[in-house]
Amino acid sequence: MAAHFLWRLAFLLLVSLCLIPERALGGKTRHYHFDIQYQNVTRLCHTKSMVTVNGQFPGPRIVAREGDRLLIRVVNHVKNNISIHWHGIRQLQTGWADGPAYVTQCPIQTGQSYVYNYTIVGQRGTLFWHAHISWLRSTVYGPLIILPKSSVPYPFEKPYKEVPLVFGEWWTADTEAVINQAMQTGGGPNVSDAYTINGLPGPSYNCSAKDTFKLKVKPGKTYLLRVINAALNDELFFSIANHTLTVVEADAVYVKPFETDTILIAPGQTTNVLLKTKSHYPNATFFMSARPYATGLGTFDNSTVSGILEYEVPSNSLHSAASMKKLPLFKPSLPALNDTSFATNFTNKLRSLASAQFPAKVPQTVDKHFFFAIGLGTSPCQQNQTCQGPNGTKFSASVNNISFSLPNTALLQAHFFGQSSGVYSPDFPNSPLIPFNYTGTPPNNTMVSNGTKLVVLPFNTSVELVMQDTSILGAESHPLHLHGFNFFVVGQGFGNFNPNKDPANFNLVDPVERNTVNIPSGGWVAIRFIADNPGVWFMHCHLEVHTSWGLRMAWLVLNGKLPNQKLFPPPADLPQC
Ligand SMILES: *[C@@H]1O[C@H](CO)[C@@H](O)[C@H](O)[C@H]1NC(C)=O
Ligand SMILES: *[C@@H]1O[C@H](CO)[C@@H](O)[C@H](O)[C@H]1NC(C)=O
Ligand SMILES: *[C@@H]1O[C@H](CO)[C@@H](O)[C@H](O)[C@H]1NC(C)=O
Ligand SMILES: *[C@@H]1O[C@H](CO)[C@@H](O)[C@H](O)[C@H]1NC(C)=O
Ligand SMILES: *[C@@H]1O[C@H](CO)[C@@H](O)[C@H](O)[C@H]1NC(C)=O
Ligand SMILES: *[C@@H]1O[C@H](CO)[C@@H](O)[C@H](O)[C@H]1NC(C)=O
Ligand SMILES: *[C@@H]1O[C@H](CO)[C@@H](O)[C@H](O)[C@H]1NC(C)=O
Ligand SMILES: *[C@@H]1O[C@H](CO)[C@@H](O)[C@H](O)[C@H]1NC(C)=O
Ligand SMILES: *[C@@H]1O[C@H](CO)[C@@H](O)[C@H](O)[C@H]1NC(C)=O
Ligand SMILES: *[C@@H]1O[C@H](CO)[C@@H](O)[C@H](O)[C@H]1NC(C)=O
Ligand SMILES: *[C@@H]1O[C@H](CO)[C@@H](O)[C@H](O)[C@H]1NC(C)=O
Ligand SMILES: *[C@@H]1O[C@H](CO)[C@@H](O)[C@H](O)[C@H]1NC(C)=O
Ligand SMILES: [Cu+2]
Repeated sequence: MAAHFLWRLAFLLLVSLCLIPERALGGKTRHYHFDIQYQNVTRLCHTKSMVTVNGQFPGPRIVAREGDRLLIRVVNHVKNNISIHWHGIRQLQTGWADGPAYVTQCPIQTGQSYVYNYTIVGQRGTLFWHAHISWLRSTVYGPLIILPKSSVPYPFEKPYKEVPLVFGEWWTADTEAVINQAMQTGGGPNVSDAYTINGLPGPSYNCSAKDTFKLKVKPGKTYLLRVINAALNDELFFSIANHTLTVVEADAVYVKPFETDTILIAPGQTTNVLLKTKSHYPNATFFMSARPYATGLGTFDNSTVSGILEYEVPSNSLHSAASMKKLPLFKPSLPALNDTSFATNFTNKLRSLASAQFPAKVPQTVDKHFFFAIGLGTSPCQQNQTCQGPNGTKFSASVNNISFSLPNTALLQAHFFGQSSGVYSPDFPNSPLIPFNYTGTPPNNTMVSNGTKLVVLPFNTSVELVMQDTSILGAESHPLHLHGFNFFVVGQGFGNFNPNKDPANFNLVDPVERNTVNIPSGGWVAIRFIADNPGVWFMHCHLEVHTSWGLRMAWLVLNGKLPNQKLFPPPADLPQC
């Protein structure tokens, strides 16, 4: 009791200290209430009861300004355990509010609640929030929009309107059953039945035409589309027929604007694009469509989702309601499902704005180098079971051959209270223990090991991490997401990373800064970041099936010396396991 009281006292002291600069910045406190509840939702002529926030699908939009504090009370009314992740939010000193279950918190159990309490520091742009436990994020997600401070304009033309476009992935079946079955049998999970735009599959699916997202626009205006890929397992190409898009931001960081007909967006990534509408009423409608970019050997949902871009009829024109119905419809041409050449060209165009106001603070020196081999592998089948993975094994995935096991308690709690023994070990390997030709002939032994190992980093360590795809079960592009940080993508290439030659070509001037990056299929990517945020930070593939198979690990960043370099104590309502 006394210890508890002291904690609260220490907490209140800290709180009053950190409220002062925040007031000076003029940040507001914004309150949201998330009831996790069941809702019956009908798509493709089939109704399913699914887990939602406030009965909404997609979930409610959070809108805040840079510098604001968010207080989001999450109340769990369903049978499943739940936790919510604020994807891309730095969570400086507030790791307790990050959300991945068993990493920064125990899940919120049935009938329990938890207030996510954090301040948005030095960030503005499009992010999203989603459930971070099992596959519940298939229905529990929504936009998280951070506007610049009120007096600060965008570094591009002020848009006439802003529209979130959230891609999702729809299963007619219950997604918890889908992943549970896959984990039991060891085979690949059933693929989705449709993709969605703002929850709607649109006219290319059976029994779905009435569930079509329509974007009504005026001629001669600029729209800001806040594009979010909340799909579970698929990178997507996206294009609007007869319109060019100007990319201005990636993962809530401004980029040097460039024009393109098509964007590529991986799960976990967000992209802001400007859409300039035609100067005159075009007397036509246009599909805005998305379909996958897929590199793996497994089956995937190769369908196309479409919404409709519709011009409002000018009031003073001859266009009648009757002629509106007969308007010609144009469809975009999207790259081939395996167009790695397009993917490479597109990602190479992404550069930080790197202006005086929005500098690219790329670490110029490195304290610690890491090399992670990342990809799929196998794990053994239980005795007397026949598994449906390769050669009767179970599909598995790993980083440096370790398939990460989640503990039964939260890593951050175990660290903070000095109870790591039996929960995790601080010995994650800096590079593969047995090097091999990562993109060559696969090794005979495809079995991975498992464990709960962390990399421990002193505060302010400058980190360079090279992530190398492996071709053990076929080369495949993996969108890796790091919690708690943005990083700079200083280099990428195909084949095996060459530590003697490749660093010479690194871009340390204006590399894109983001929170989720694709490891190119059969290639590597190099990132840099400063470990200036104390806490335990999850890093994982944002293809949910790969995360389920163990393609995940965590970094433990230690406290610094100064008060503002230390993790805050846990909030009193932090869920218990
Ligand atoms: C949120 O955290 C701040 C400071 O860390 C504290 O002042 C405030 O009381 C907290 N609010 C809630 C509802 O927990
Ligand atoms: C969903 O539909 C079922 C069957 O009709 C019904 O029993 C249940 O109450 C509905 N749930 C909600 C949240 O409306
Ligand atoms: C749309 O693009 C197609 C193919 O490039 C072209 O044939 C058509 O005329 C365009 N339509 C409009 C309304 O711009
Ligand atoms: C999608 O996959 C199905 C089943 O594998 C196949 O029959 C179909 O041709 C594919 N469609 C496209 C557009 O690749
Ligand atoms: C618009 O297009 C429709 C269908 O193609 C056509 O019937 C109509 O005359 C056109 N209207 C104008 C004003 O061009
Ligand atoms: C892409 O798929 C097409 C068939 O759809 C195939 O002919 C081609 O070889 C594939 N390209 C690559 C790079 O795998
Ligand atoms: C990618 O860029 C290269 C070099 O500029 C070009 O030759 C190639 O056609 C481009 N590929 C695609 C799919 O745009
Ligand atoms: C596996 O099967 C063998 C013979 O078919 C049987 O003797 C043994 O008890 C089984 N083991 C388990 C764990 O079920
Ligand atoms: C499965 O077995 C075959 C034949 O022994 C072998 O060629 C293949 O590499 C194996 N695949 C995996 C994933 O182990
Ligand atoms: C790795 O394998 C690739 C593809 O088989 C081959 O081209 C390359 O020479 C190999 N690299 C080394 C270092 O053996
Ligand atoms: C892998 O298996 C092949 C064929 O069974 C064998 O020739 C080779 O020596 C094995 N390689 C290793 C490293 O064990
Ligand atoms: C983890 O590895 C151990 C051996 O170190 C093995 O007994 C166990 O089955 C593995 N667990 C999983 C889930 O693969
Ligand atoms: Cu992956």
